[in-house]
Amino acid sequence: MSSFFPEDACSLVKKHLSLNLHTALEHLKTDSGYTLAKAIHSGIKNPDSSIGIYAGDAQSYQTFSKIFDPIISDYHGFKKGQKHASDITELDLAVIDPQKKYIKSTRIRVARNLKGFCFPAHILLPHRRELEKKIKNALSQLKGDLSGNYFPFESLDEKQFQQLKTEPLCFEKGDRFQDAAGINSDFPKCRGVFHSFDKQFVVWVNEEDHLRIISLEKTSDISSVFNRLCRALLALNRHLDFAQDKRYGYLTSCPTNIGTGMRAGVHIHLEKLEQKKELLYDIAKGFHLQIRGTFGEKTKVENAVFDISNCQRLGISESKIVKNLHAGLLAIIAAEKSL
Ligand code: CIR
Repeated sequence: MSSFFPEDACSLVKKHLSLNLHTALEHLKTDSGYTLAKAIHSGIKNPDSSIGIYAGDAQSYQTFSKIFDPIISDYHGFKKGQKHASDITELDLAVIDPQKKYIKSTRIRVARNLKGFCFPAHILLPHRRELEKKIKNALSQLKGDLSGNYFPFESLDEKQFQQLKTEPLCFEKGDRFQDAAGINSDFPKCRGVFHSFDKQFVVWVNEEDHLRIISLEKTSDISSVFNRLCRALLALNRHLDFAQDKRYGYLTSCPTNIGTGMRAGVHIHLEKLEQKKELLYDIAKGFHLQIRGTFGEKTKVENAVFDISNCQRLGISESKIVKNLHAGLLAIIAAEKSL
């Protein structure tokens, strides 16, 4: 697709969208009017995209399956005939590092979108408003340790905004990839953050997906973090119907997040392994874990604090992701201790 994508682009959409396929898909539209041109706009505008395509609604995955399917199979290693299955059964895993010598914090998030609404790249302001109202109502019914307050960005003053940012409970306007996809439209309208009173449960509203549901603790108690998330998902599901596909599980704006929509990870201090990065990367790979910089993707590792999280999101259950992370962290800490 060299005529559409910049020559230096090496995204998966460029790799899989042949001229013939483009011709076959360019006149199609989902019921809400999402087109191939809109879906690949981010990949065209940003030559350094790794994926380069966003879904504008749940139907995008069917209407444009001829381009989404090969990208999903390439990125997730998802085989023909394979089916995704969810499992959010609570776990009872031993606390890995009770002295907090290595693990500073644990965070698990899932992405969710609501059935019947366009995804953030394609939603119109009145629908985004309706969605915010619906989500706010569901959040207001959470009980016990999950209960808290919703902070709409439109009504926050600079001081309140800065306070949320320092925690870090907040999100900002999306990056240039999301911007080109249309995800930032009307920002900061209808966006906001909910957090529980103890700040261990957070929900981002109308970011890259309708909901980013997050459980976090400044401990290594992965079960506690996961179980809080499981309870929250069950409670929210009583009021909200999430967009799902029989084969692909939960559907998200970016095809990298479909399936569980889950990223489960820790911030971990590894002074010795920082000097032996190949060993760290080897162990992580064996447990399907990825290593990022201290403050996430495309950031540097500062003071030997690594961000380690799952690579797999599709074709694996939520509880299996958490068990893999637990086993991988035990192995990484054992290696750190042995050096
Ligand atoms: C890209 O193609 O590089 C961007 N659209 C981001 C892909 C990773 N997905 C994500 O952060 N949700």
